[in-house]
Amino acid sequence: MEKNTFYITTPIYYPSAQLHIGHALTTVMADTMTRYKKMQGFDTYFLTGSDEHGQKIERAAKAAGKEPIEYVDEIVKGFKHLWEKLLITNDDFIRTTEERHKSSVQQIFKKIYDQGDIYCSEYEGWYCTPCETFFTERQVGEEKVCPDCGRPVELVKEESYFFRMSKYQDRLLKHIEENPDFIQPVTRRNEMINFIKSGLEDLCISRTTFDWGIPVPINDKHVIYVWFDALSNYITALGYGTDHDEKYQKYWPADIHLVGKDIVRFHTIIWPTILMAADLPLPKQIYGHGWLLSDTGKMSKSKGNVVDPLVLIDKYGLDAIRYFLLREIPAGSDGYYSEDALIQRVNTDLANDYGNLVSRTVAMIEKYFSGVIPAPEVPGEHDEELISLAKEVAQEAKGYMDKLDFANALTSIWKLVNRANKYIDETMPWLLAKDEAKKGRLGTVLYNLVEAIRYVTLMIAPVMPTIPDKVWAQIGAVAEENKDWSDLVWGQTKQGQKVSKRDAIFPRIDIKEKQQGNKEEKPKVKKSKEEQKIEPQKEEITIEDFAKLDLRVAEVVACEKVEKTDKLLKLEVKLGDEVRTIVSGIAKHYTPEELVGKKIVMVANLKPAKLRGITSQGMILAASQGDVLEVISVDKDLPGGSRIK
Ligand code: ME8
Repeated sequence: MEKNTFYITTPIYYPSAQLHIGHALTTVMADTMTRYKKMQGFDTYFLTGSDEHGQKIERAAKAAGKEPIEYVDEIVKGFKHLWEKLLITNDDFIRTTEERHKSSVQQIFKKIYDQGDIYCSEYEGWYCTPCETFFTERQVGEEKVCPDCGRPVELVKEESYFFRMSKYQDRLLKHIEENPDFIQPVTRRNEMINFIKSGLEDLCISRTTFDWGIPVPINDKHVIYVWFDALSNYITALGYGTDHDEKYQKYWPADIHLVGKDIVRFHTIIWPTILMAADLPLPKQIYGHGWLLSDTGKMSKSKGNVVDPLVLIDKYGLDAIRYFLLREIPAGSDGYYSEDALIQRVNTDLANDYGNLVSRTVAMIEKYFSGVIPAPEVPGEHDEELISLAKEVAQEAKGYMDKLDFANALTSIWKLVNRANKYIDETMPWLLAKDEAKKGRLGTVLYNLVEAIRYVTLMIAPVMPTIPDKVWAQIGAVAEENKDWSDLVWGQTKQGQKVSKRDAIFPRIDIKEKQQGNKEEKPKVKKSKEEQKIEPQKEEITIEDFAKLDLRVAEVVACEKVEKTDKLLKLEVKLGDEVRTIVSGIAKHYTPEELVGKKIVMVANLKPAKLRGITSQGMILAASQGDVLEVISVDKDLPGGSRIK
């Protein structure tokens, strides 16, 4: 019988400094995969933790004037806090300084020693402390620098225990060749095959020149090499080597060790050969994802080009950060981070495409059907295209998710978001609403939109964990009934379900304002001059002056009162494919319902301004005299975005 368990791990990160968004990428990937598998009924186990021993940590603690344990305790608190903020659902957090880990590592060492694959000899060679890696003369070259990170290496000459790694070269190669999924993606697999073919040497697995580590069980002058110690976490955390090894029995071998490409070699060569020597099963897959780059190269602590995920979460919310990381970094390749790119993703994909699809649909159901989802009784043009795409996307996205290809899974899901938005343009519900005879068709269109929203929302749940509940509340769906990909059968939304409009799920971000550190701009609205008589003409302007104004037809797709004010309305208007937010002081003259569906006139190139915390991206035109005010609108069927000259 196929095992229904799923065990995934992240690297255990070094607590030499706080984590950056590169680390968050790995952990968010693992969390998304866990949530996805859980949604399919798997019994999942998700492990992360901290790699606390070694010379690098010992030196960092010394530089900070602290004892190593005091130093790492503080930093590890920060790791755990970050994972909570990102809603990471790890089942355990292993620290290599915990007793449960240390005793188990000593057992693994002893087992391999007793079996004859560990011996004592003298090591003479080069060591890179930041990478905690030994290198040969040839590898460090004339400059004596680390071939991985480029920093200077140190000459080490000491008595050491060695692991007979070379003995397992052929067996490892055979395993990799016979199990094409063992190393993924395939480019990493090829790199590792070549590396192994160039010859494996025995591995030095103890150090004597510092003591921040786990003592070698047979000789306490030595501490165990930090990678031997660290890699073992994947089984020590499950209770391997203790009387309580139920988790080990249940979940090992791991389904996926998810790591960055920098440490694929340790996971696909050192770790499997240790397991072979200890006569234990090998993990099913090691997946090496690409790096997050900034404009100065790989984001890393040592380069000082890191971005603090906590700052981003506070500014943009955890769902947006998770979405960005998974959407922007192509599977297996490197990807770029910039704050502009992040804001762009939020505004385009999340606020405009998805958020507006939800708010427009809900607003129309409120307006035309008093908030009650109608029955889909009158099929029509474009329905089939939308429905068959929804089904196709559900399959396609699942295929990508299974391969940890989140960027393509999200791209696929957004095909449906965009198709649904296009369906609104094609079916034009606001015109159907004008003709009582077309009410049945209007109901069907809105029903189909709710279904498309339900499909998308269920599929993005593993990526953006707080969004589904917000959307279910708006479309009146039951969260419990929308938890499994295989529930995605078209037509599950019940007729009569009540919608309820709430705040925008993803408000648009004002790029300039965010980058100036969130400085509040003063609202730039003129006071209404209700008491005034006909105003005198303003000074003459030229045609060029007039041409600076970008006036457009804008279709109001959603509208609501701004909380705690009696003057302001917040409108969502459509200009071609773009949807903008406008705050306007017309609440005394119009109800939101009166405006939705209207085609109004707006100044599109007015500098955005913030009103009551909402960024207004344009101004609508209205004529007024005394207490009377009328919003200027067009009657003909001109699409939103049409220019007014
Ligand atoms: O290597 N882009 O810990 P570490 C993408 N303790 N991922 C990145 C990244 C970037 N710019 N920077 C870091 C260690 N990462 C060892 C692991 S496991 C038994 C021991 C992620 O703190 C990526 O997953 O240096 C990378 O492999 C890991 O952080 C390295 O974390």
